[in-house]
Amino acid sequence: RPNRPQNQSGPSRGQNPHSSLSLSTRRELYERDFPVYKQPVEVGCFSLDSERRFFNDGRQMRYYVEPDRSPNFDLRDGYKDRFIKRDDSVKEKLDHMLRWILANRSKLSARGTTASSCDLDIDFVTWRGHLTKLLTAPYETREGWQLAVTRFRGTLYISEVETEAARRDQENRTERHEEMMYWGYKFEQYTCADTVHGRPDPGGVLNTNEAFCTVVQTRLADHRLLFSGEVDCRDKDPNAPAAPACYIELKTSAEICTPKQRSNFHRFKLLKWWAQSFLPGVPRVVAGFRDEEGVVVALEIFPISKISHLIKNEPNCWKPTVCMNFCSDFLSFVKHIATEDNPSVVYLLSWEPRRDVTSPSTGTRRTASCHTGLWRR
Ligand code: 0WD
Ligand code: CA
Repeated sequence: RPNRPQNQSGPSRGQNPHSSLSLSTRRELYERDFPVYKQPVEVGCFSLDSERRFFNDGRQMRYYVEPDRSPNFDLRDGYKDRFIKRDDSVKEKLDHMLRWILANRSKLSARGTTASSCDLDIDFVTWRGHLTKLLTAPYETREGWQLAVTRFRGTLYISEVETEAARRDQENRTERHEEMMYWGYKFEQYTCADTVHGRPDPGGVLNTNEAFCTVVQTRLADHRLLFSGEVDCRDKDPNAPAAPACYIELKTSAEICTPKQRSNFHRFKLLKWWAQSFLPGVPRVVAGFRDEEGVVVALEIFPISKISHLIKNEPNCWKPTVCMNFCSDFLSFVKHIATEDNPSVVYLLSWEPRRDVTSPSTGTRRTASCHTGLWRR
């Protein structure tokens, strides 16, 4: 369907009607026709091994094994003695994606002319997780974000910068919270095998350095996107459709016992699950519902295409079209702000819930890349 921009000049404006340097996240501004979102195509994949080394292949791909009886998985098992946690103080920025791009330049259609043969035929390069935050921003009331943008040879590279609040939260995590973060990975270990005919090995060591990532190409309105996202596993059926349609996202969530819990699950959790999987075209989520002690008591499959119907009767609920239109307008806004094509110029875009997206360094002043420590005028 055609994309109908809200006004002629591009992104919808913020509270100050004269400002072109801010962007509102108010939902009402994005309630229009669903924008064009082309079916995402997998253009490649890569793997990170147990020491977080990059490989330009799918060696870390895993296969979903459906549990044969009522699960009763103990998600706390192994937390103390069989867990190697990735060092999350290491900020990897876009590095793995950039490695993938360097190794796969030929797969990315370059523009025809000799003069611009270095150009990627892409407007934006980023992580899927960053786009998820954009999709959910009109409904987010707790966590803001900061995104750094650089224009290089016509392509805009978007990478997250940790906010002060996020850094504080990370430092102040309780032991209970730390352990609960492990539960999601443990669920993967109960349901995934390393080989197509293999069995899951819940007795093994769990190492969160390991990852399999898909790289997809798609288009949102007039924005050509290349992004990568971590994929938990795939359907092991040899007749399953090609990637990304064979991929499965695994999630855990607290079991739902009351109507209030069901409503919150629909309004908050399904929004995040939908946004994350819709972006790369992953068609389903397998959810493990766990009790307070971290025991999975039920499994449920959520087809992504059915989530918007599931939530239709929920009053005051989120809408996919608002998510996608906000993301599209945000990307237009970035194109408008990040104009200087220079790898040492970095534009910072900040957002806090209930505020507009702003670029504190817009106008003529821009932040330069951290390693030079320069401020440019
Ligand atoms: O350094 C950074 N600031 C970030 C690095 C932020 C976000 C991601 N990354 C990198 C890591 O290399 C990671 O391997 O991106 C990869 C995952 O990217 P994504 O798919 O774009 O991220 P997202 O959709 O937010 O998360 C997907 C999964 C998560 O699964 P659940 O079911 O919990 O959503 O990736 C894992 C996690 O299992 N994950 C991460 N793994 C390593 N480092 C990170 C992270 N920072 N964030 C999520
Ligand atoms: Ca997952």
